[in-house]
Amino acid sequence: MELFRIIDANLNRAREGIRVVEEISRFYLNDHDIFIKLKGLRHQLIEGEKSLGICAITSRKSGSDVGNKPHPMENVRGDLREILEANANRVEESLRVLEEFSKIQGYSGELFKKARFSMYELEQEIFLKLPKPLDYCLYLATDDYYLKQGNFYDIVEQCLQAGVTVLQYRAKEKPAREMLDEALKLRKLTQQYNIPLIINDRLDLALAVDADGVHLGQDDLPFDIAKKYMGEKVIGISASSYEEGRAALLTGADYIGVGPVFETPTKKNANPICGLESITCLRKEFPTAKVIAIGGINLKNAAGVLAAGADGLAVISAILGSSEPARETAAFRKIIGQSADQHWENIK
Ligand code: 3NM
Repeated sequence: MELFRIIDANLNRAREGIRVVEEISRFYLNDHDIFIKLKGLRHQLIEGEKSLGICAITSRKSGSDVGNKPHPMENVRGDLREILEANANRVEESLRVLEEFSKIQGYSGELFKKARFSMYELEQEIFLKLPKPLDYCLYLATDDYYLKQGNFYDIVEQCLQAGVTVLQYRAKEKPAREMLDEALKLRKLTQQYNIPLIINDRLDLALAVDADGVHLGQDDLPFDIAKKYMGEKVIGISASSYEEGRAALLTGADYIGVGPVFETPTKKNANPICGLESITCLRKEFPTAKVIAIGGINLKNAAGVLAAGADGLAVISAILGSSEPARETAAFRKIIGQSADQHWENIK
């Protein structure tokens, strides 16, 4: 009877996992072929159960299962790729269990083995079709002052090589034509290094240079209008408080830039300092939202900003104003790496 309980639990686990993956292929990817293959896999499970000649459900005792407490990480899913990975793993593991234990029942387990290999392939096929999530950990923004420097593009290139993960073109005081030229140069560079380019404030410019996203301030065009033109591309919104951050996330922003968290030497008309508390509150309320801190971030305070709950550091002067921007970039990445290690230690 305990054998049937194992089989029942794993048939359920596999079925549920396939169904989750099926929904991604059906409603997100609109991929009929993959959807049909997954549906077929679910039907194979029914065949597998029949081959065992048992009715597994009669041995179910879910209430007294000693392992029915979910792992804390089950409540955290950052994006579709994570949902896919978690559920495909669940299916593959269950199929392996079914294969092994059905041997005791005198059945070869061949059907479950074949299903497991089909799942490996489908997982990869779907994974490659899902958009790659952006890594916001080190978000470098530009500024008019630094754009004027003769070797500006060389410096940016060195920073991209050294570990910047997102570049934002931000210029305030110049004609659109000049901005277009500058943004196009950065588009070329970011494409070369496969780094996403986000355009600050200007939806028209973001579209004109085929940027990966646009970043909107509270007084810029509203999210809904930007969404109409940007489609699946990234839309970030500035927030200077917990309330603005919350509203932006609920509107659908892909990420929020919260700041200034500290005094900033760069932005002349910056809002009052909002500190790290708003970031911690937003992190608590939206565990998977992308919350990026901005304003006065440097190597000394970076670890504290990350510990407060930020996913990424948006930086201007600490990198572009440094005498060695690439070294500064690498030093930021080192701190980010250490903070990530600490975060996983804390979860364990
Ligand atoms: N936005 P630095 S603070 C562009 O609070 C910008 O929304 C801010 O530059 C905001 O890293 C800021 O040199 C300037 O302080 C960030």
